[in-house]
Amino acid sequence: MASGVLTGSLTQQSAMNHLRLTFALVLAASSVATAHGAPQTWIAKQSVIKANQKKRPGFNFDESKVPSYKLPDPLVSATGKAVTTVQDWKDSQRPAILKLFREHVYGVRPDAHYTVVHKEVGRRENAFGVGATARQIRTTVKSNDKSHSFDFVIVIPNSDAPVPVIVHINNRYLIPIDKTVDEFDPFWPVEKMVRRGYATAAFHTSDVDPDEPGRYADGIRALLDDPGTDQGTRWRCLSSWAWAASRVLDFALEQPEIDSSRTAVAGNSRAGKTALWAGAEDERFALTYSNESGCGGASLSRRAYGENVARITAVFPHWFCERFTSYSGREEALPVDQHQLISLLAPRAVYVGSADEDLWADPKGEYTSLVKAGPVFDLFGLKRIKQPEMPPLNTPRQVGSTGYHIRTGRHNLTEQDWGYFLDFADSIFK
Ligand code: GTR
Repeated sequence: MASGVLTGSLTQQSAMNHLRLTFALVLAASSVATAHGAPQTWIAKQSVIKANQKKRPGFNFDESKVPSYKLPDPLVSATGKAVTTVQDWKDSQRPAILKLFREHVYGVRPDAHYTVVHKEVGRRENAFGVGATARQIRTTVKSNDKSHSFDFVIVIPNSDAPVPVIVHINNRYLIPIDKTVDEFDPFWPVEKMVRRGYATAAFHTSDVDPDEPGRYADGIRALLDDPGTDQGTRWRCLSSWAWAASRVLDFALEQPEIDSSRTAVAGNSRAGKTALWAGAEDERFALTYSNESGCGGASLSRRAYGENVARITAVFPHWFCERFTSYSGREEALPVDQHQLISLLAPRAVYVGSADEDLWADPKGEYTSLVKAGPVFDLFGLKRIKQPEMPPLNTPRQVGSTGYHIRTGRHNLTEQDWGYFLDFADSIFK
């Protein structure tokens, strides 16, 4: 403000005016900062920080103790060359980053020969009073005379025109067809999606590959793995679940009612990590939604805030490739960080959700990762979130191909999260 200039030529009257003006400006500024008492950017509450510190001693929840770090630039090649064209990105940089994630984080998918058969095992017509059709499908994967099956439920609204589809990777349970139609579940609010014109399909991760370290023999990996390949880089659960999301998508795309250009993959927490990897591996997904995916998902590993590589690989040794464990306590040595995973989704759309009590998943790391993926969206000439400050609570931010929200409450996937996501999906698909 030019107050110094004003003060030099003040009469008494104008001094009063100046005082009034200054007072009004101060008031205006403070009302911008605290409109309705709400801050303009989210920061973790002290009480929540304390509660997290108490629950998980030995982990960092203090922003001032985040190590200083340097993120790999998604637009600089391994040899230090700047990537300046979409062609360069598609031909060399994207494949190179994808390879690093395969070999250091999620593992390499086996090159097995297999066949897939989808069989309808349940059907309900006229669901939700909008003429939606729900079907339970059994997917059987065969390889070398052995097979593994998992079920999913798909619900398609009645419509004159092809509809978009959301594949939900459900890390909690399979909701069988009757329950899907007759009971509301906020974790997968089918009726809400169907009424908004979306088809949706969901499977349970453990049906594909059991979510337990000792159950390798019972899952899809045992069926498809080649024992001759490198143990250190072999795929594990997260990658196998992402692979299954693609098999569900295969089926969805065979249905004439589904619009193949409007497809999304979504998941919460471990399934949010999986959704990001599914979107990276399978470019048929036009939109990826990762909710509270945290460490090994949307949040930056180098921040080591909340859950870190040492902890996640010790407690869930069956999720990431074995090599990822070697970065325990030395995140800065990783050849990639998670913003580059998000950058692999460009030029498609991506949505990230956080919760304010879920510091374990590092909301700030999730948001920053989305912003730092941005230069790749810029390369494609796309609009995207650039602001370094997070939005306030319960105030979704949507800019072009990227969207983000942080809502009040605990680690969970709620109807509120889905509502925000569907608003973003509408902006992308409609
Ligand atoms: C947490 C875990 C996270 C997250 C989550 C979940 O306890 O530390 O990485 O994946 O569980 O999947 O529910």
